[in-house]
Amino acid sequence: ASFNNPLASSWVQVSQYACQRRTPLQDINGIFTDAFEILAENYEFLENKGPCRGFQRASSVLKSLQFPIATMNDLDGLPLLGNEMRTIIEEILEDGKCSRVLDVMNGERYKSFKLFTSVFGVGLKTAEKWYRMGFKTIEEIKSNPDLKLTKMQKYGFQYYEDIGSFVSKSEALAIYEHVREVIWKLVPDAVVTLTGGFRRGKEKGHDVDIIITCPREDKEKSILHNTISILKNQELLIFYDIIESTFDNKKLPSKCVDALDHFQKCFTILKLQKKKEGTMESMNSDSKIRNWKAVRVDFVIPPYKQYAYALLGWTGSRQLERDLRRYANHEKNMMLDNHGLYDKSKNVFLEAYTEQDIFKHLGLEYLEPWERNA
Ligand code: TTP
Ligand code: MN
Ligand code: MN
Ligand code: MN
Repeated sequence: ASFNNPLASSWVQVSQYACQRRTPLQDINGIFTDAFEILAENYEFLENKGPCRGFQRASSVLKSLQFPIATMNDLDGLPLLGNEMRTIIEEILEDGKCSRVLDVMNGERYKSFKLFTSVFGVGLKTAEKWYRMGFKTIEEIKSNPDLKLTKMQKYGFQYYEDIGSFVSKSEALAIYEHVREVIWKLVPDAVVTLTGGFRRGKEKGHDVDIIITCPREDKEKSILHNTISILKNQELLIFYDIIESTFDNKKLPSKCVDALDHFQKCFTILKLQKKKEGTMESMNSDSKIRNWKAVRVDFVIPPYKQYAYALLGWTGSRQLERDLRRYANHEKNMMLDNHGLYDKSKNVFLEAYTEQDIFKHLGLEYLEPWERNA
């Protein structure tokens, strides 16, 4: 057994499920996990789900390790690392890089899909179409008058630089605190929580995720529309797309681990006011003439009885969410989604008012939000 790997000499097993591992933000095996994630992303672009999930799970296992992989022996006892993964790790250990990963990164399809899907509102379908049409750059698409863009994509191109530059934690907090003040003036006992990557402790993110509810039943229902109209009056709203709730309490939780939820939600682009000249973080030269930065903000409004499930679902990471659902399905005969947990053996929905309640129902040790960076 290796000197480096404290697991190799002990009986302690690393679980194949991310929800049975503590995964801090700090990834000391980034050189390997970055490689796996590029390969996973390439398979996602090829819509080849099997190998995509395989590389995502392998990456997630390495992210939970508290020691750097230094020799092949360090992999002893680790799950989900097949020969394909081991070959890549070995090559990176020897050369510091992997030719298969470099080939993928230099591939035209990967480069185009990576670029196009970085635009707000552009998914795999649209990326595929533009790739087939032979587009190579953002400028070519932006300046082509024949392309029919959705409203979302139009704003995505218009604010491409702002939205593509990361949101810092202080920027996320500024937006969160402003929104919370607006909501508390409408509904003083509203619960407003910053969720997504920032709740997991990330220092920067792609967007700001805010979850809103109220302990008084049905009082949450008017919050979104009223908040949006106030933000509009404050001239802070660049774009918004409200999705009304489609929740049906007669339906069981979704079987699909990637299913979207049915909460009322809103995808927006907000103006973040610049405080003082030159103090704004992550600003590019084009937007320095403005005194604001365009930031992507998501709102989700669950009823209070589903708040804990919604919070767990929107805190992520996506890999942790997939593994929680897979674990519930395969190990507990339960069905989990962002709305609730159904016990198929007892034919009951399990109530939860905190995330701790949900981990208990699943028989799992509690993971703090910052331990969910799987
Ligand atoms: P994201 O905001 O996409 O991801 P993130 O906050 O982890 O990282 P970043 O924004 O910095 O890239 O999603 C946050 C969580 O919300 C994620 O676990 C998936 C979940 N989610 C849903 O459950 N339902 C939805 O409809 C959407 C859009 C997201
Ligand atoms: Mn986010
Ligand atoms: Mn994101
Ligand atoms: Mn989001």
